[in-house]
Amino acid sequence: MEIEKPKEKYDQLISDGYCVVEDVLKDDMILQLRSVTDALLDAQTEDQLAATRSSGSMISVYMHSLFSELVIYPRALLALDALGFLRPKFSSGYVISKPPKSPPLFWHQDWWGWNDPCSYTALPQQLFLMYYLVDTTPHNGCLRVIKGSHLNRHPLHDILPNAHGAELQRVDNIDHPAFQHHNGEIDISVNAGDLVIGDSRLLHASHSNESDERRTVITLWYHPFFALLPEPMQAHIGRMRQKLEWSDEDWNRIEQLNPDYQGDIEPLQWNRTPGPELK
Ligand SMILES: O=C(O)CCC(=O)C(=O)O
Repeated sequence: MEIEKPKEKYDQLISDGYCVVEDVLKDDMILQLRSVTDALLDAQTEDQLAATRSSGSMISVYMHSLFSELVIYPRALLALDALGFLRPKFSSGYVISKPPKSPPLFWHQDWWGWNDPCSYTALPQQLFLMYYLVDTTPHNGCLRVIKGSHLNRHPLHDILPNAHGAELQRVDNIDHPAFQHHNGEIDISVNAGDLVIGDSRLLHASHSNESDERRTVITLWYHPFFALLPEPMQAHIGRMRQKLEWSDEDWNRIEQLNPDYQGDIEPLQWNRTPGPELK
């Protein structure tokens, strides 16, 4: 597979906080992922659905072996390689699915390492790789992002409470600013199987799903420069894996992407809120 304009994509990812690599998943993988995610989603209870009305269902990728194959999907690793991420590591991921006629996902960013000074530099500590399993548009809940917000403060940074607050998840108040439109937001509509790569610090959200079909995305978290991260950050990442349903064979499959930390430094404290250093 030839990645088109890898250097331009790299520049966009570093400066804007995201880029899109088209046509990464082959049809047979999309079909398998749809079938596995549909079965997991059909098993969700009403209570589970109500607790995550905004994001839609959130199911760990450690709940099914197929996702370990997605973690090392050769065309995705080729894309990372073409962007210059030669030794990426993997830490976790979720199946996130918006049911038909469901509300928007609130604005948030996902970075937890704001206590470390490197979080205020251009170094991408953690990337999301998002695979949408259906074509997306604003009508069925496509992704929205605020370009450059991984490196620059935006008014939303000061408005958002606890980034994944239970009230926002339940959509207690749809008039909250976290559900509104904001300066600089752009829609990212993709085709099923395209790969959206983004910096975990980027402010992002999604539109409501007004369609009659489920809109599922699989988000996987990678660390493109794991070996260059400060040791306390490596130590935290090294502890993120969960056993759940993956077998030893699944773990062996992703061994090359295992974020192994052998030192004895204390893990960095988890902090989802950027400090005043973010200007
Ligand atoms: O549901 C979406 O479109 C975005 C999911 C998301 O925000 C995330 O995985 O962090």
